[in-house]
Amino acid sequence: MDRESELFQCGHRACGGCGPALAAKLILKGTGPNTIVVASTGCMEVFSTPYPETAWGVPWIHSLFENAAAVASGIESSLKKQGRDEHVVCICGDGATFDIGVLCISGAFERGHDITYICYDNEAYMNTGIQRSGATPYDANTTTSPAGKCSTGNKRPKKDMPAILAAHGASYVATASMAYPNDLIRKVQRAVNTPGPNYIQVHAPCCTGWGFDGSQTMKIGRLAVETGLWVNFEMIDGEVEHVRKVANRKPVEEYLEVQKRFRHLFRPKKNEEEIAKIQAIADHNAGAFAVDRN
Ligand SMILES: Cc1ncc(C[n+]2csc(CCOP(=O)(O)OP(=O)(O)O)c2C)c(N)n1
Ligand code: SF4
Repeated sequence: MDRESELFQCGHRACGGCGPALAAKLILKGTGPNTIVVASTGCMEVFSTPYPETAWGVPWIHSLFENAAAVASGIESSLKKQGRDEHVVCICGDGATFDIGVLCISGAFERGHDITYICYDNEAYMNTGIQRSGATPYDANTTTSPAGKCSTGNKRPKKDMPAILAAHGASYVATASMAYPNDLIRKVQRAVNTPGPNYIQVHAPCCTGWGFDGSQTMKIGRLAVETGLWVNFEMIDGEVEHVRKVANRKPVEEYLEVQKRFRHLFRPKKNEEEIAKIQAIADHNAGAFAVDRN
């Protein structure tokens, strides 16, 4: 595809090296042009649609922070009534998905609307200044889980949204990363061509909120997978399949030490105890999803 025919155009206002911006480009390669995008308020909406400009080459509709899945439900019902076949795709941040929008998502999935819901997971509320969400990883420093004398950052584990939506009976649930573009595109193609409500959660590093240079986005995305802190998998009718295997998993330190949100684990002195807890999360993931390639 040449630059002109990209469905998500360059020239938007994201930070250089923004993981969600790359995710948007890849997602639309997977959906194709016969698509209506429903967005919630968040970074992606703000950087891609400053009136009167838009980066979206497909029909795109704003919804409130909390109700993208309800708006998508209405669009899907109307299209069905009209005998039309556009893919209806929500693209929303983790705050919108894990926290404030979960009620509407649950309703849409329970009613069985033919929609694909994609969460770009940058692991905090970035648009409003890096507040923690239910997707923020353990020990990450955010403005509402500040690391300091009394705390080592976010104390809650990441909410398991794929399992929650699989439990709603979704036929297709997947995790992906913008650092593995072909895998992401293939999963989006599969989701939009699977009837009923489907969910994809895309790991999308945020250089500004996580504190790394924008040239390192792909590297950080890959390190998350290579350490086992992020697992790419598919769930078909609730059963985990097609896990991306990792040969010689890297220690989590390699992922943590290159991000300012974890800097407090290394300075003024290394916090071995907390790093060991994060290593245990990666080891648990590796065991639960059989990640290690022997
Ligand atoms: C009901 C409501 N509460 C709060 C806000 C303010 N708000 C706008 S975007 C946002 C954060 C979005 O976070 P997320 O969904 O993770 O997307 P990101 O900005 O990280 O891309 C918040 C809190 C709002 N628009 N509406
Ligand atoms: S703050 Fe993060 S998510 Fe928002 S535009 Fe910048 S890099 Fe992208």
